[in-house]
Amino acid sequence: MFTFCRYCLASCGVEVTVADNRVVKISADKDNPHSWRDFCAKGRNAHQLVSHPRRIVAPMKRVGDRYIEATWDEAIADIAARMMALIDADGPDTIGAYYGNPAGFSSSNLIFMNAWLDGIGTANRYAVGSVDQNALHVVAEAMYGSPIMVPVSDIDNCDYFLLVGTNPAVSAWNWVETAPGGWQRALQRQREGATIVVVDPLRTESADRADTHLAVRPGQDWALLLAMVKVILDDGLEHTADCVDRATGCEELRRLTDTADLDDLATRCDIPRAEIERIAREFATARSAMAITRTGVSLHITGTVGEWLGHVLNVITGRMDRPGGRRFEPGYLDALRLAGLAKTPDHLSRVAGRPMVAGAHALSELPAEITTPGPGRIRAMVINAGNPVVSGPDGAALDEALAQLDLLVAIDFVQRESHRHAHWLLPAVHWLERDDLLALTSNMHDEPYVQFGARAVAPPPEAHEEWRIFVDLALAMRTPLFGSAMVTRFIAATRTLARVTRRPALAFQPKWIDRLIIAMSRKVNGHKLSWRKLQRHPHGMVLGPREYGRFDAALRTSDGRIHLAPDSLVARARELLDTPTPTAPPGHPFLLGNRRHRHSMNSYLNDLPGLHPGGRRSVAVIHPDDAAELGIATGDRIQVFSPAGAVELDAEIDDRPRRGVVIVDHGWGSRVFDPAGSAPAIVHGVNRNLLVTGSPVDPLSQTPALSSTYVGVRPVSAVTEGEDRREQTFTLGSYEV
Ligand SMILES: Nc1nc2c(c(=O)[nH]1)N[C@H]1C(S)=C(S)[C@@H](COP(=O)(O)OP(=O)(O)OC[C@H]3O[C@@H](n4cnc5c(=O)[nH]c(N)nc54)[C@H](O)[C@@H]3O)O[C@H]1N2
Ligand SMILES: Nc1nc2c(c(=O)[nH]1)N[C@H]1C(S)=C(S)[C@@H](COP(=O)(O)OP(=O)(O)OC[C@H]3O[C@@H](n4cnc5c(=O)[nH]c(N)nc54)[C@H](O)[C@@H]3O)O[C@H]1N2
Ligand code: SF4
Ligand SMILES: [Mo]
Repeated sequence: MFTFCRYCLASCGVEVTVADNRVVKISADKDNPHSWRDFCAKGRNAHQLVSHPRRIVAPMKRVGDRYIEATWDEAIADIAARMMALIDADGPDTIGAYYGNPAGFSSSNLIFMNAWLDGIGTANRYAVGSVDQNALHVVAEAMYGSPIMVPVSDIDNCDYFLLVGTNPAVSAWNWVETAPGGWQRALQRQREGATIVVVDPLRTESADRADTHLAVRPGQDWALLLAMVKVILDDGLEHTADCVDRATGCEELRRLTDTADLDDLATRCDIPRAEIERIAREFATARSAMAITRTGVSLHITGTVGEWLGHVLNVITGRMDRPGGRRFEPGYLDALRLAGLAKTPDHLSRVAGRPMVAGAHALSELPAEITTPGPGRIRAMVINAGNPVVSGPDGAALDEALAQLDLLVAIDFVQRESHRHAHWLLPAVHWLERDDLLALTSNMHDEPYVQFGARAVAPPPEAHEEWRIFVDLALAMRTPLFGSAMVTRFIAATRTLARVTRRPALAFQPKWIDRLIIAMSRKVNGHKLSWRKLQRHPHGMVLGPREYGRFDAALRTSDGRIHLAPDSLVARARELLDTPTPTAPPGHPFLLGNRRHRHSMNSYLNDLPGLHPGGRRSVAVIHPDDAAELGIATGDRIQVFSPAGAVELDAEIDDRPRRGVVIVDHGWGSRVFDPAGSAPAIVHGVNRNLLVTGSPVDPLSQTPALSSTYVGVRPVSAVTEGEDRREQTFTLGSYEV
């Protein structure tokens, strides 16, 4: 059977061979017209998570230090009763929820989680965005009027690629867009004469293939990009018509660049001024070009300004909505309009007093929201498809806070680090076991495309999709789903009808929504979709050629124009210009860099047997000159420490990182427990985010300095016994916001 992989947005088409409801083999679906070209070992081994020896296959309830299997009736009744008692005593905000990255790859999970949370009326919502793509949402809202107006890459027509803070050779061309085989296609363009510039403090696999690699100082992309904008405006290389007719704010932008000094900016990002001038002029004068900014830009407290200036570069050089630049893909569903209907609540967080970004509060605020007494304190929490102790800052503080909850419910396949203190472990359904129509991402594909993600095998009998868990809880708690008691009553009525008539198909299923979406979908290039057509095309359908000229009509700003210089971004840029470049605090001379592996998916595939043949561990990569000063050699056991924590791991001496940057891989060090038995936890590598403090954060995206935390490094032999790492506190000085 044919479906597509839902681990990452590359969305590779896969062929799944099944026998007796077991996956025998997963290979690339070469007949998928859009999306098989990034197919990797994570997809090939996806069934290993399905048959994980520690998979939770029934609800598990904590009893003392152990877990025992329970029925769903018991689980739902107990969770609902405890939550209702908490809400009665302290109000709706006593219930909190966090969702992680995989929740977005299900067509029903987040809709029903939010419907349930809306019904409860809690504002205590936390999401992966503050440690991932919030900067993009903030910028898209400010410039284009919608947080999900995301321009896609027109790779096959591009002559000049400026890739900032991304390593597509490893991560696939992959951040809130689906451009399958994007990196291979960029390399093909390079063979045809295109130029690739990679900006990264690390000489990555992508940088190895680039025409130019700029080893920027971490967290200082904003200075590099502002300098490029300045060169372009000063030299009069801007696309006049686009700056004047399609956009507002060019004059404000010019006033900002007038106050900036090129030599100062060059010093900040540590890239020679002449090199910046060369790249800026090449970018502006290339026949076609695109700037891409990704997690290497966003995971810093300067990230939103960096992200913004990447978009500014595209707009002022006329790259928006033109061949080889960044397009707007209308898709078959008007997701922007739908998203516009669901307004982010106007809520300030209780402890830090910050607004929500893209519908959620920042992960860094979660520990204090759980531990600080007073009305609105979180006492019960659901962790839905996430591992925030590993993926977010200061995991130790979050772990301690989670331990204090009256109720922690985890919905996942196995019990990982963040689920350590769970009172209930609820078994989830894997994408190989689930149907999905990812209609809300239809305008993130780099060509008009639709595919129904059919399930390959049936889930274990007691595993439930998340939507069903949230609906069951809503029914038990009498929660008005989507804020409407009618909806809850309707769903209850369909279930009664199904039971009475013994026709399970009469009970509400999210597929009804999918069918409605297809029925209401808009024509793409003259194609009108139908459910039957969709089912008859298991490899997916490309719905005609890429269109240009759809960007301006899609804009949701009040005046229908692109806002080049939103006040909040200009103000933050001025603040950064007025702040001296941060310098290392005493004893912590290194910046903690970041890396992903082709065979890891954030924190959750590292323990699977088919992956990581070369070794299942994380290392600290140190530049030879730094290592020589420290007296450290490859294979030495070292400690990397910060005021937040310390980790021990092996050193690897390599000249890939720039001097002063120590790379520790993201996503390792998450334990997989054995809730059904008493076997020791499985763990590989260390959690580098234990070194990252939850503050300061970027005031706009609320993202902490995940990739620019100051750390110290020493041989383990130099660590004094009994030393208290928490004594090494310092203020972050000019980094404080
Ligand atoms: N230092 C540093 N930190 C980072 C990053 C970085 O580059 N460096 N990257 C950031 C980014 S980009 C991201 S996206 C985040 C990821 O942050 P998270 O999403 O919080 O963490 P993941 O490691 O993706 O964990 C996902 C969990 O969901 C489970 N899961 C998978 N599929 C399903 C499903 O269908 N249903 C349910 N219920 N569970 C499922 C997995 O078993 C796993 O336990 O980490 C961020 N943190
Ligand atoms: N194999 C694999 N693929 C994945 C994932 C995975 O975990 N594994 N995760 C998926 C997810 S959730 C996401 S969000 C995407 C992310 O996709 P990308 O954003 O491309 O992620 P990375 O590969 O981590 O590349 C980020 C790069 O930024 C660099 N960097 C760090 N700090 C800075 C800085 O200050 N400036 C600049 N210019 N660069 C910097 C890092 O060295 C790194 O090479 O990948 C997706 N694809
Ligand atoms: S994990 Fe691998 S196979 Fe799956 S979508 Fe991403 S790149 Fe494709
Ligand atoms: Mo991500």
